[in-house]
Amino acid sequence: MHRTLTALLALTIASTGLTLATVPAVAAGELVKLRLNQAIDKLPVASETRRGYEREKFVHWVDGDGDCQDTRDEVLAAESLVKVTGCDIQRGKWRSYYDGATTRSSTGFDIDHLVPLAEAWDSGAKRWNEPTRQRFANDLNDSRSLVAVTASSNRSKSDRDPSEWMPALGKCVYIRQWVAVKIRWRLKVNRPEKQALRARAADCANSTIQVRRAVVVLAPRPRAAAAARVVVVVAVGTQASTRDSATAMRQRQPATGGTTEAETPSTPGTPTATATGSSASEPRQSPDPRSTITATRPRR
Ligand SMILES: [Ca+2]
Ligand SMILES: [Ca+2]
Repeated sequence: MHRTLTALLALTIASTGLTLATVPAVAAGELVKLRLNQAIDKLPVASETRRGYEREKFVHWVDGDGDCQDTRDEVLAAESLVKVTGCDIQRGKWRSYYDGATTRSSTGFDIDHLVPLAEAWDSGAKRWNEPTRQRFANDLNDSRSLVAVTASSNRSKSDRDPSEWMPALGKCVYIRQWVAVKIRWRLKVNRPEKQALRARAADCANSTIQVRRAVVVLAPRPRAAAAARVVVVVAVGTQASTRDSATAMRQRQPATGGTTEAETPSTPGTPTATATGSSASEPRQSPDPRSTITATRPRR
């Protein structure tokens, strides 16, 4: 439904000369409450591609509130088991729930993006505008988005999802946090990821996840808008001059000579491609789970 509305919106925008940048992609702030298994079932499935990813596209460790602590220091301060002070947090007490290690020096700890930047890119962030990517990379509004863990466990994890990597400890916490962050940022999952989440969740309590959705704004898509304009032109029967519209016109008009074979969409007798693979066989995500979540994270 959301995609259908988005497509209709794109057509409208194309015909009126506006750009998608002027239109918020989704409403913000819905509070989502779902039991773990239901939340996993509702995660939309899509194949993933890393094309175009650069870590620099996610500006991170900013000092969003100008209090001298950047995002890393903010998380260290929030998760320290003892009181800490200063701008550059070096001393405190932290426990890495991935492996149980504790430390009083922050130098051996990383702040992990629970859903890694690259995995987020693969699963939806590639369509976001830059401010949205920055807010994701510095998300202090949900304690599940960023966690202080040992650098060794963070680097072992790298950019992998739960089908590829799980922490040694805290597996159920990790699964719940992963699902919450995916919902919060309206990210999708690929098929192996959903299967892994279901399998892991079978060993966990099916308790309620509550999370508030973040504001997600998509980047303008000029090529999509241009394609939509072509569709509009064809629909009203205007002389088409682009390649796409010419192709559409060929399907409506008899060939007047010259080569036509290349224009034939399929060879007679050739079986029509059978829908296979993830997108065809995956269950459609109906009333999508983009319904709610605000995770007010009680920081420790
Ligand atoms: Ca700050
Ligand atoms: Ca994935």
